[in-house]
Amino acid sequence: MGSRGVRVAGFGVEWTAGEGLEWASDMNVTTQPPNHLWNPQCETMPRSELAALQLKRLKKVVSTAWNKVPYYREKMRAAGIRPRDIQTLADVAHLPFTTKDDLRACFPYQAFAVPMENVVRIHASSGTTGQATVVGYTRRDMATWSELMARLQTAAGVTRGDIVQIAFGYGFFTGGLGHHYGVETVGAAVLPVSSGKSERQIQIMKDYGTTVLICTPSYAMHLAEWMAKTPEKERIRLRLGLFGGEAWTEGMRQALQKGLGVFATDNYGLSEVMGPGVSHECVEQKGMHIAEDHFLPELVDSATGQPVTDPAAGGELVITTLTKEAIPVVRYRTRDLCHFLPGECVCGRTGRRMSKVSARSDDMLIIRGVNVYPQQIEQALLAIEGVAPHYQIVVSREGTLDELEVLVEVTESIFFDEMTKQQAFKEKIERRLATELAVHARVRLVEPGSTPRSEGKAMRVVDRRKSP
Ligand code: DLL
Repeated sequence: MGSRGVRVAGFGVEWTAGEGLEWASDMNVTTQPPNHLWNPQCETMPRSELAALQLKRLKKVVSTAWNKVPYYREKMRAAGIRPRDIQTLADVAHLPFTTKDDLRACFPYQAFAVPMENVVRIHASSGTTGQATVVGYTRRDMATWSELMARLQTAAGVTRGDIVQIAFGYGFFTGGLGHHYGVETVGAAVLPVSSGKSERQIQIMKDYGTTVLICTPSYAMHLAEWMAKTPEKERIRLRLGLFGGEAWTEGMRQALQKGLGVFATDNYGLSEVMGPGVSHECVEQKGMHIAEDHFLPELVDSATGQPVTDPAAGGELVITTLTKEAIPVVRYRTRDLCHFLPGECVCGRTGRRMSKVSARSDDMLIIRGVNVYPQQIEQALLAIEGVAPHYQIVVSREGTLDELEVLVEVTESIFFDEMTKQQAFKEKIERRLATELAVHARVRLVEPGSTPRSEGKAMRVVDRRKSP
């Protein structure tokens, strides 16, 4: 270990800047950082205490929604339920759901439960189609959000000595500013770079001594490509990658850890209920702890809306906010499919763990009657050596038949291999996909760098059946 660097008091530990940096400069080292908690009292609260707190908060949020937001009162009335009917946590299942369309219909401020003079921040999610959903925050909501982001980042290994490069877009998207406030709360130094200008991102890493990168996993993968090409790699001191905002597989984690030389963790959230900070991995990398003192999670069958009987089997995540003041959200249908992990985590956090999001229910492709999720394709591809972590899925209709084609980038050596070897490799991928998906997918091997790169959330699927 080097002797340079000043001693900085981190949370609960003494951290020597020089030490962390030397360790990070060794690319491909993805050592697990130590486990730290930002708010041990809340994060390790015994489950019985947590349940009592949740019930108290649930009752309050339901009465606020009823009293302050006409939209909720009407919906509850129509469902024949009143705030006083909420006597146990299980009673949440009697409340009506809220969907993205419901929130869209409240554009811009009808879902707000506080007067505008109490709102200090507004974000919006554009979605791919239609009206934006607008979300507001009071000063207290901002304090809660910053606290939850500090928990998330501390759980991922960030300490006060870190230099954190945020390569999420800033603006209405919650990723950039959400993480920004978290870094400041932790007391690390934030580089508010925003997304894009990839070559410059790498230069900044070198010049400013970035130790932590925060962005989407697909943009991180793109940055890994730039990093591979850059001279003076030894100047890069990255050690942690906090990735979220879109679904990614374990295979992608391996590729990112290797490509960037970081220890990579996942974090999840959605603007409708706050932004990032809803759940996050700890250094165990085994599921994302939900901040259950602020969000009440449920799993429902995405087709029927009925609560699932076995949370380990999975379903669609539904969230009720427990402390949001500006916009309380009751039973929000996230459309995100996941399951809850059984048992306790060795990190000591008691917040229930959700698995990685396996898919969004509305991302499901129906190919000749078979349900296919893009994540299944990513999982199958990244298990094959020689396949680069860049691909695109194209769905079309030929006559009356759906056609699924996967454009797969391969390493240079495979791309320039003789035709027979290439053909054998292509068939190997097709066989693997057929086993995984139960439907035939045609594979086209494409040159490295030829599928679209993303600076935010990746658009992996082109569905030509939808065009007129
Ligand atoms: O993506 C909030 C966020 C920003 C989370 C940065 C984490 C990091 P929205 O733009 O409203 O908010 O999109 C929310 O993105 O319903 C999921 O489908 C997806 N999503 C977000 N994080 C993850 C993740 C932000 N870690 C929608 N894994 C959600 C899988 C994710 N999907």
